[in-house]
Amino acid sequence: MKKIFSLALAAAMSLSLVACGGGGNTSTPAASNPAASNPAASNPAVSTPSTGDGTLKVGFAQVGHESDWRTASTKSAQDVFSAANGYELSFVDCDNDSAKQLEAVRSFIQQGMDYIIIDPIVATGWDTVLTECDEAGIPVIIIDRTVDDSDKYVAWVGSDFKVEGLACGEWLKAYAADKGIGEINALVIEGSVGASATIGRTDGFKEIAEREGWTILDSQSGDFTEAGGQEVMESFCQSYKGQFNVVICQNDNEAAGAMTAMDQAGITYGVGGDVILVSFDANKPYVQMVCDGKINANFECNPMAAPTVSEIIQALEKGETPEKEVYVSEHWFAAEDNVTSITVNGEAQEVIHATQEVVDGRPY
Ligand code: GYE
Repeated sequence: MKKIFSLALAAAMSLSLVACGGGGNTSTPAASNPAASNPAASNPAVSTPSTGDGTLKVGFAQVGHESDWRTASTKSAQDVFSAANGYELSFVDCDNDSAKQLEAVRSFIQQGMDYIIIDPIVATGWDTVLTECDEAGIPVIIIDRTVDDSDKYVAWVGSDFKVEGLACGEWLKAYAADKGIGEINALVIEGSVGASATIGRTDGFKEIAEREGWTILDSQSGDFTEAGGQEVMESFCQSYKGQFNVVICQNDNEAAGAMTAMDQAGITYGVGGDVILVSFDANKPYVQMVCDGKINANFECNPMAAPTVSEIIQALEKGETPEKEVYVSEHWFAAEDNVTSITVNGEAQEVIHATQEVVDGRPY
């Protein structure tokens, strides 16, 4: 069962005609601007535990600290699972190390946590430890990335990464058609190997690329970091100079690294550049870069799972059964307004023209 949480209500912003530096023409504003507001993000105060007499002990095994997205996710959890909200949070930064993450979960079991939250670094290798949590009677809530080899968790809250990849492909198709670009020669900087976010974004984009007959010249992991993105792009610039017209970065930090590498190689990107640059995550500074025309399009991944996780915990405290899968809302942003809508999996989806007012309204 899917439940889409629509957090988007900023109708007042919808008629913005304010454009940024390089962001194309401004003649047709997006019909609405759902991205400008995220109540869950701006109001981390959540209801306090309604049953029981004590604080709820929550252990959170976080992926690491590799990206701006991750920083926003960690902050959201720390804001929501605060003492003021009736929680005692044990936070472990697993530094992108799967062994460390399994160890963290086992130590949460030993400490007798009331709830365990996991953002799984990789999608597989989970059934044994989740069985241990189950046997200890500790409900597990998965956030963000998925666990693909076990269903021994109470709920998952996150994004549909394949839809993000498909949206990227559909936008590129429409954009290229509008600009009269007949041939796509793409380079992909993937996220961390084995992460469901990487797998979904890669599969989604590849599906459209294959359907459209595009060439993916190369696809390498930049590990979701700026340094990784720069390193991969430096090698791409050497190997494929003059051969590519699209660079897809699977997160914003990789896009920052790729921009540095392209600057150094004398390759221009963004609106009016040699290369169409696309990113995922859409953290606020990078939506600003879309607005400024440096990134052509950015596909949001919403890092604010924690308020929903708290609602799930409160439901469990009341003896209710929460939804097993909860999808957070996401939006697509573009520097120009030539593509205002795309169809993904048969569903029409808005592409938001990233005006300055859109950027200013972003919660993270
Ligand atoms: O895109 C990236 C982060 O799992 C969706 O992890 C997340 C990804 C996000 O490092 O920036």
